[in-house]
Amino acid sequence: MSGALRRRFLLLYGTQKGQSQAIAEEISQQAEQYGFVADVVSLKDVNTFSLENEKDPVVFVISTTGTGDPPDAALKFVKTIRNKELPDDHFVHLRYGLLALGDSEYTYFCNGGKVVDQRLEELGAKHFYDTGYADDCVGLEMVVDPWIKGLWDALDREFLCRAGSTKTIKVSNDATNGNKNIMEVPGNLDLHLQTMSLEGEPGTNGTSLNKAVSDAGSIEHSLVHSVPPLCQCSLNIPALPPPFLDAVILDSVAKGTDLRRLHPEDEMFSVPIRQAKRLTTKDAVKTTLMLELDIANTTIDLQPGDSFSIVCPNPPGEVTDLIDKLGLSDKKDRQVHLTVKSGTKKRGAVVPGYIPENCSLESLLTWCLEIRAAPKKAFLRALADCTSDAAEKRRLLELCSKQGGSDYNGFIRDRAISVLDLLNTFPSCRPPLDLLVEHLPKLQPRSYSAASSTLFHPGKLFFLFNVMSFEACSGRTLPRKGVCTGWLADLARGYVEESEPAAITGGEPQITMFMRPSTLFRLPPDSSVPMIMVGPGTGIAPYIGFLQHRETQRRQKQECVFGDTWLFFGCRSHQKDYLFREELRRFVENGTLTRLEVSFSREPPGTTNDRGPKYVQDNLRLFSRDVVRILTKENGCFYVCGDAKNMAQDVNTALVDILCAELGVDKLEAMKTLASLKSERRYLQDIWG
Ligand code: 2AM
Repeated sequence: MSGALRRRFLLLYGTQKGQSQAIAEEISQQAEQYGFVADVVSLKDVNTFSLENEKDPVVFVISTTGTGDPPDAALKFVKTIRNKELPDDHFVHLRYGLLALGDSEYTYFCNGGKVVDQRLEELGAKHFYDTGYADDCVGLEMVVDPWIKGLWDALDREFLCRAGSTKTIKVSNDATNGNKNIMEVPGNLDLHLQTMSLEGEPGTNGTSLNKAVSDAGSIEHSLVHSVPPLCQCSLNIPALPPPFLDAVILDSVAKGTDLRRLHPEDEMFSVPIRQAKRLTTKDAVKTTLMLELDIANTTIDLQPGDSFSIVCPNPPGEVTDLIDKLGLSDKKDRQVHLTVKSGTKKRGAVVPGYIPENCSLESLLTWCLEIRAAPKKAFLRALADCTSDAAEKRRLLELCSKQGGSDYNGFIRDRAISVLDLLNTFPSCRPPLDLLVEHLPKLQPRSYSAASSTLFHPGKLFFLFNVMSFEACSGRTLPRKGVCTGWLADLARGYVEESEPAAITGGEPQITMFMRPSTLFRLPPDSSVPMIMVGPGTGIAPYIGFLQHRETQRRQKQECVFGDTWLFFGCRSHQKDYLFREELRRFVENGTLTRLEVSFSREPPGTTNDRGPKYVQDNLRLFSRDVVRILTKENGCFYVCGDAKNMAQDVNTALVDILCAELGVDKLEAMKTLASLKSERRYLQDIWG
C-alpha cells in the first residue's frame, strides 16, 4: 500500500440562488474534521478546473431552476459535457458523487443534477457514492444532512481503495476467460478492481477471475495483500430495491410505435437493403455477410472510418413466447400504461423515457427492452419472489447468492441465457410485466463500421457482419442467432446463397439507422503520411472504405503523393474466409496497397500457408523493423480494428515488444511511446466486444 495519502477532492457547485454554494461551503468545512481537503469551485468557472485531468474524487452539488433546468451558472459546463463528439470513455477515469437539489412541486424534479449525472455516466464516469435528491418542497435538509454524513464514509472507502490501486493483482484465472467480466462483478468490488492493474496467469487452469472475485476464499494471496481489508468486506450482493413501477395493460388498442421516439437524439434514416452477399464459404465456421444499403436519398455524409447504428427488433417468436409466459397472450396489441408506484422509496424513480406512451405490449417487448440481456442477480432475486415451486425458487436464489458467482457465470452468462430461457427452465415463475420493465435494459441499436467509400460507391453504404449464433441449452431447444445479425440475415435470406452479389428486388427490406461519425478513426488528412492497418476478420471493414477512397483519389489526382500503406489481415483459411481477396489483390496491383500481409490461423496441414504466422500480431513481429520505422521515423499512423478483448490487446503487447526490441528500450518506455502515439492520434482503434 502506498504511503501518506493526499485526501483531496474537488467540490463543484452549480448554484442559482446560493443554496448549492452554501451547501458546498458546509461540506468543505466539515471535510477538514474528517481529514479531507475540499477544493471548492463554481461550475461557472469552467476554465479553473479540468475534469479531463482530474485524478481525485469529485463531488457535485447542483441546483435546478425554472421547471427543470440546470442553473445558469452551470450552463456552459453542461454544454461542454453534452458535446456529442466526446467518446464514451471520455470520463472513464472519473469517480464522483452528486447531490441534486430541486423542488418536487415542479415537473422535472432535480433535473439540473440529473442531466449532469446522466451525461457523466454516459461518458464513463462512475459513482463512488449514490446520488442524493434533496427536495425544497419538504425541506432540503431532510436529504442534505444524511447525504453529507454518508459522504465521509464513501470518501474513506474511495481513498482506501485508491491506496491499493497501484498494485498489480495477480489472480489465478482461466486465461481464456480472463478479465472478460470485470465490469459485471457484483457488489462494490468491481469499483476497486477497475482501478487496479489486473494480471492473469496464462496457462493456469485455476478458477476464473469471476469466481475468484465472487468467492473471497479463492482469491489468490496477492489480491488479499493488495486490497485494503475494507474492500474485501464489500462482496455482498446489493440489497434488492422494492419494485417501483406499475405496468397496467389498458383495454385500448395501441397505435403503431414511432421508432424515432426511441432515439430522439439521433437523426434516423430508413434505407433499403439493395444487395446481399455471403463472403465466406458455406462450410466456414462463421458466416460473414455483406449488405449494401442505398443512402442516395438521404443527407448522410459518409466518410471512411465512420460507423452507424441499426435499430433492430427482438425476434418475433421470442416476443410471442415471452408474452405467452407472462400469461398475456390475449393482450398483445393492447396499450401498456406505465407509472411510478405511489410511495416508492426509490429516489428519482421515473418511467424509462425510451418507452413511448402509446406503446403496445408487443412493441414494448419488440423495440424497447433488451429481452436477450443476461438477467442480473437482482433480477433473479426478484424472479425468485414470483416462483411458486420450492425447488425452482431455491435454485434461483442459489444462482444469485453470494456463493453462486461461478455458478451464475456458468449458468447464465456463458450460455447467454435470457429471461425467456429462465421462464422455460423455471415454469412456476410468473413475473408481472413491470418487473421486466424495471430489470431489462433498453434495447440498444447495434453498431457497424462502414466498409465502403462514397467516392468509390456514390450513394451506397456497404457493411459486413458475422451472423452470431448461440447453442441450444436448457431453456431453449434450438440454437439461436444474434438479435441484429440474425434479423439482418433473415432479411437477406434467399439472396446470399450466390457467390455473386444478389440484387434484392420487389419489396426491398428497409432498415432504420443513424450515423455515428468517427472523430478519430479517419484517413490521415495528408495522403503522404504512411499508415499501417491491422484488422483480422470483419475488422477489415473500415480499411476497405479507406482503400476504395484512396484508390479513387489516386485515379483523380495523379500528382498527389501517397505514403506507404500496409494492411495486416487475418483469417482462418485461404479458401473459406479470406474476405475481399479479389479486391485486396486489385489494391495491391494498382499500388493503393503497398504491402498486404495475411495470416491464416487454421489452414489445414500440408497447405501453402499452414506454417506461416498464425495471427496478425505474429506477422507484425516479422516486420518489426518496418513497423518501428513507419511509426517513429516517418510519423506514420497505426490503425487497429476488430475484437477488443483479445486481438487488440495482443496487438498492443506485440507493439510493446517490437518497440523494446527495435529501439532497445524497456517496457515502460515502450508503453510511453505508444501512449504518445495515442495522444498524437497516430495509434487509433475501432474495436468492439
Ligand atoms: P482463430 O482461428 O483462433 O479463431 C478472424 O476471426 C481471425 O482472427 C481468425 O483467424 C481468428 O483465429 C483470429 N484471432 C482469434 N483470436 C485472435 C487474437 N487474440 N489475436 C489475433 N487474431 C485472433
